[in-house]
Amino acid sequence: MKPFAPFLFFFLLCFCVAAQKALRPSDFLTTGTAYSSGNDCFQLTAPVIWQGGTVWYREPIDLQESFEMELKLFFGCDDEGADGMVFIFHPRLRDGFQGEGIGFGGLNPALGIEMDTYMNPHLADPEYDHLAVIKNGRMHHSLSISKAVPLLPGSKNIEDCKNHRVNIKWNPVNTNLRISIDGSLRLSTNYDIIGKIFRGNSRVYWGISSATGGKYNTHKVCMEKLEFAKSTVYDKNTAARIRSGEEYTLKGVDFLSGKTSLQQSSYDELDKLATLLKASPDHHIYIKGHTDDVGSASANQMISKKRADAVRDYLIQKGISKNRIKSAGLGESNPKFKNNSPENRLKNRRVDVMLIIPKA
Ligand SMILES: [Ca+2]
Ligand SMILES: [Ca+2]
Repeated sequence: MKPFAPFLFFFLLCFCVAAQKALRPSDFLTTGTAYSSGNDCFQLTAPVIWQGGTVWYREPIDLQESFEMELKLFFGCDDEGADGMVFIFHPRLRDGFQGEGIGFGGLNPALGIEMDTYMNPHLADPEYDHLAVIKNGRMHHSLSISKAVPLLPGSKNIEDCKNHRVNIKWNPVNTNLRISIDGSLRLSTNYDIIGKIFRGNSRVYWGISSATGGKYNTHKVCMEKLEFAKSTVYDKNTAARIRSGEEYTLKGVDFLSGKTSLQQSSYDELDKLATLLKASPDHHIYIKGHTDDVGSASANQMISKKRADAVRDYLIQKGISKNRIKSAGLGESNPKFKNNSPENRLKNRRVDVMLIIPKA
């Protein structure tokens, strides 16, 4: 296991709220033939016929949050061996099956990242060692979410007696799942995993399964890295509202009376906005600053423009191109509430945003 301190530093630097746990073997549940082999590594199968083992992380994760995982996988030393491994999301911790189902066959509802090393013609397996995103325990490639692609460039054999670094990234904002192997992007697919597979239930377990059949190999996995980025995305409804071009008041982006600088408590909301903009590269953003009715109208107009600019500058600093951002100050002309109490005045000192898709 790599130390998590550098990641903590990175997350503090970018003002995200990150959850990192140092992983221990006791955080995992092994089933079937799987067992902990020390140093955050697990053997899933021995090179013996009819083995089946899965290692599960005991805590459920929330697919509404982004995450990144890195695993070191060992597929054995026999090019003619079987059957490979599957990375799984499933609402329960449970045992898998042996053979060509690779511990995933029959698991429903479930999402699988299949890393298959044995060609089963009746499942429409390609002849090379392949990668595919599959669902609900269905192994036939006509039912896959993504087309099968070679695990390694040039369709090279992955049962090569070496460790391979598999990186899995999930971005719930644009529902993108990306899989890289040994630093090369092998597959990227957009799929509403929460809605289409888990019927809105975003809390699932993750695990890695393997199996052998009449043919076999040693299958091993080491947990290298697991990062959750909490609270960096809007919930789906908010994101949909903003994307539809509706005007939206940024929550928690408040200003002290007469002041124009951002407060630290606003960063979380603005980070979510930056994440959404990165996931929606065709959208431009229109930022409007507002004030309460304290002070002169002309001073308020200036203050409101500076508030909108503070949000604009923060987004630029987060990597959003300035060409995608327009900011304006509307002063006290557009109160959302009557300026008759301190609470209402605070609510009127606000920044609204609108996302638009520019005409071609
Ligand atoms: Ca092979
Ligand atoms: Ca197969």
